[in-house]
Amino acid sequence: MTRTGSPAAAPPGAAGLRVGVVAASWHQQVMDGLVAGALRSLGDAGVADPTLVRVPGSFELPVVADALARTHDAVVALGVVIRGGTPHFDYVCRAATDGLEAVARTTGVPIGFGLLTCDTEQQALDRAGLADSAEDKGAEAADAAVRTALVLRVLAGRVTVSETGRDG
Ligand code: DLZ
Repeated sequence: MTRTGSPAAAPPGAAGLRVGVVAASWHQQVMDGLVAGALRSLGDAGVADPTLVRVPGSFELPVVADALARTHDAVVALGVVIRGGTPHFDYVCRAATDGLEAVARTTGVPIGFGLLTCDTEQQALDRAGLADSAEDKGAEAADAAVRTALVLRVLAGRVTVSETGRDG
């Protein structure tokens, strides 16, 4: 299940990465799909024993992503916020998005952004990596975190580009 324009296959060279996954708990069916997709993607990339932790809601993703970033090479943040009848949606989405971006930049650890911000539950289900879904945003977020961690490894001089198996 790939989206038009998304990167192709999982990159090699991720076996030694320590990856943490933080997942919110609202909207269980969607979250089950996002978590499964992220773990599947990490397994396909060769990441061993990712750390999976749950938080109550998406608002709590940044603080725990920050804690994971202290001990991991990459973090995947997963959540879904569905628009309701009040401005609450906007506040939770902004806090989670801005918070995760701040964690990535202050720690230097990539955060895979797997936060769905949807108008309807059906939009979220369509993106959750479930059997009937068109897209798999949990897998995409995990793949992005892994790829970015590998780029940072190269920039830090710990491995060469050829060891990542990619030339760009
Ligand atoms: C309160 C709330 C609401 C209304 N909706 C969602 C949602 O759609 N998705 C989500 O992940 N969390 C939601 N929350 C919970 C907040 O993220 C947060 O957990 C609470 O405000 C407590 O801090």
